[in-house]
Amino acid sequence: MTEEQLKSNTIDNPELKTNGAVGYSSIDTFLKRVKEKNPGEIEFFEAVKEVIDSVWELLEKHPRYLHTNILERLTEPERVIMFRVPWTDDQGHVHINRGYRVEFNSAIGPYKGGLRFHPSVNLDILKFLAFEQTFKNSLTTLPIGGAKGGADFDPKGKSDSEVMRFCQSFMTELYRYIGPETDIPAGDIGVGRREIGYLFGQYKRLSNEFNGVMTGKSAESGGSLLRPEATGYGLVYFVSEMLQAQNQNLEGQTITISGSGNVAQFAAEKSIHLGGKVVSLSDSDGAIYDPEGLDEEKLAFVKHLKNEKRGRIREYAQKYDVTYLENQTPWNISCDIALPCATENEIGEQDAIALVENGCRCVAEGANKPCQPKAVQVFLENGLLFGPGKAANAGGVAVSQLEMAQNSMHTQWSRSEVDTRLQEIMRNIHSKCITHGEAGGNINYIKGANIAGFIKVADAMLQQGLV
Ligand code: NDP
Ligand code: 2IT
Repeated sequence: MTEEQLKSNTIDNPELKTNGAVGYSSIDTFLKRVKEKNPGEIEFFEAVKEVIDSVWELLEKHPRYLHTNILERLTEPERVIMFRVPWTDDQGHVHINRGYRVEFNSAIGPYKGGLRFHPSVNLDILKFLAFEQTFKNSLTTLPIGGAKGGADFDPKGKSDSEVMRFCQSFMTELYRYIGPETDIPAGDIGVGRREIGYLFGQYKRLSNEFNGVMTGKSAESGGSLLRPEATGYGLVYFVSEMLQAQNQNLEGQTITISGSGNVAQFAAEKSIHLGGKVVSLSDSDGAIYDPEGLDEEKLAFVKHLKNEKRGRIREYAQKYDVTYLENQTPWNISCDIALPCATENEIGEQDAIALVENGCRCVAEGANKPCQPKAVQVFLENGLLFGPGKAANAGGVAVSQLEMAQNSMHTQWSRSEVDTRLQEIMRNIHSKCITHGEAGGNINYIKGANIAGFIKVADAMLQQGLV
């Protein structure tokens, strides 16, 4: 690059002061523009709004971000890939699903984020998740950009061979866009060990390479030890940090958890290890309430039920003779700590009020944005400790990056080595939230997480010029 070209790429070049940037003299004008550009994308808009609300004050203090129109650049995905996924069921019938990969931001590293297989998957949901992932990945301090993908395919009720054919067809299109230094998918809702195995197998066959293109692989196929546990364990490590900052700990605390998949299972496991009493789990049909609390044996039953038998959580209530709350969530159960670990928007304003009235003092998001904005407002107004997903559930993607590192070095670390690193990462994320979120003796973890995540990505974007 010539001296002149370099100069034209710097933040001081007045030509980079676009009309748009000058126009964003308030949050409202900017958000109006986001809404107009992304019609009907409610989840994406809410995710953008939360980040912009948190960082606006910082932008006003550092006009270089505004003058270079960093907000508009940050809210536009670098690339969106959308493709047809044809497959046949066991009866030979042809089905067509829609596949996606949203490669949102690569300023601080290759695109990284999970794949979700669920009938509710659409572009809005994936843009919201990929946008969130960009800041979450930044917070981990590791060099990974943000992405998300998936399909509106429902693995529920499908045979293993149907799931395999779907995964093979999905990867036959996706493989040309990903790579161990380009874009590294992993699991999310509906994509677990089985699906990752089939996806990785097809990638390997097409590319003729065994590499770290996917994370969440089983240990035999090159996966990191502790990756299955990482999101749930990391969540509980984060909660322990939040409690420790208030001179409290998990011992003897009553904990409600929603979901019964990957994140919920290991959040429950670590909570039990640290002396907490986990009294609920759920799935999309209902919740169980076990006032005695789960123990190792009951948790082993849940893991077998969900991961091998692929059954429903109501079977737990039948086996252990406890209450089954059909078509309900666990948010009316009295607790000290609530860990939503199922899906977005699962805690509304009324649920939040019920939690507060029943004595809950801490909510931390294992899922991505399970708490609606009005619910979050209720928590903050009532002085609850609130850990937002992009900080609290970052342990999963962090250990994914440790898997990438191990794959590129052709090695495998021990479980305790990975666990030590995970604990340190969660501690660091917590301190960053405090550094940027402390206000008048209270800690606003949302603000802290958003500002810390934003600064690294925005600065890297400025350094790399207008690309
Ligand atoms: P799983 O597919 O393993 O489990 C999902 C659980 O949530 C199941 O119990 C499922 O019930 C329930 N669920 C899903 N959709 C709904 C819905 N619409 N209404 C009610 N319940 C629902 O997924 P994960 O545990 O991996 O993911 C859970 C959450 O954690 C998601 O928000 C995901 O984005 C987030 N996350 C996951 C990470 C990971 O490493 N896996 C990392 C960080 C965040 P059912 O079986 O009935 O569908
Ligand atoms: O939401 C998330 O952080 C994940 N689903 C994990 C992503 C990853 O790349 O491990």
